[in-house]
Amino acid sequence: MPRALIVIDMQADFCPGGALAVAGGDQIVGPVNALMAGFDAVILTQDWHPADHASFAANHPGTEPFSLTDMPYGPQVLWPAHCVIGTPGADFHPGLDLSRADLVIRKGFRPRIDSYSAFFENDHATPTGLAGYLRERGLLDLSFVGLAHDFCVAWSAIDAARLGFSATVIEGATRAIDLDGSRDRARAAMRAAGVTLE
Ligand code: VGL
Ligand code: ZN
Repeated sequence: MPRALIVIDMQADFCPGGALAVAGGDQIVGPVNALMAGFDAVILTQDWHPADHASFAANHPGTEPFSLTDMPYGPQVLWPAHCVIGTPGADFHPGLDLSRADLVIRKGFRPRIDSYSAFFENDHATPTGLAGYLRERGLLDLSFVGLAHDFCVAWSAIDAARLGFSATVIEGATRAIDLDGSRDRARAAMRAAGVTLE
């Protein structure tokens, strides 16, 4: 079965020095590049937010980054402004090998709704189109790497499993934000959804 490597959000803002830096995020660039050769296709996701995005604490006066708010689609963490469209922070890490990327899929560009998963907006209903792309190419065996383990990687892998793809997370090529135990919760949720952690 053809296999795709889905590289989640390997962007400057999620690496040390970035606006929403994940500890050790830059350490996985080499391992991610090395994995690419073993797959039939490589897909990159790119977090891509307008400056007025509803997931930014700065757009909710009186709130602090990393606090929780309620959105029409459920609870939402408020983040520092990050991956703003067209800014250097939204660029891929300069060390990431882009030569193997067949597709770059952007997510989070709708101002009123966040998008952690590569497959659906955070309402779990609005598709990004990625599932159709993968199915049309027969890419049904998916491995996930990148940032952040406990948010965009986990939500993507869980959605993939629910959609009927074979889904594996290569944990050594991920790093977690780990907000109030979110890493352990993400691991349990992935296992419950049938995602293989390796
Ligand atoms: C992510 C928080 C906000 C991620 C993206 O890539 O895990 N986390 N936007
Ligand atoms: Zn984001």
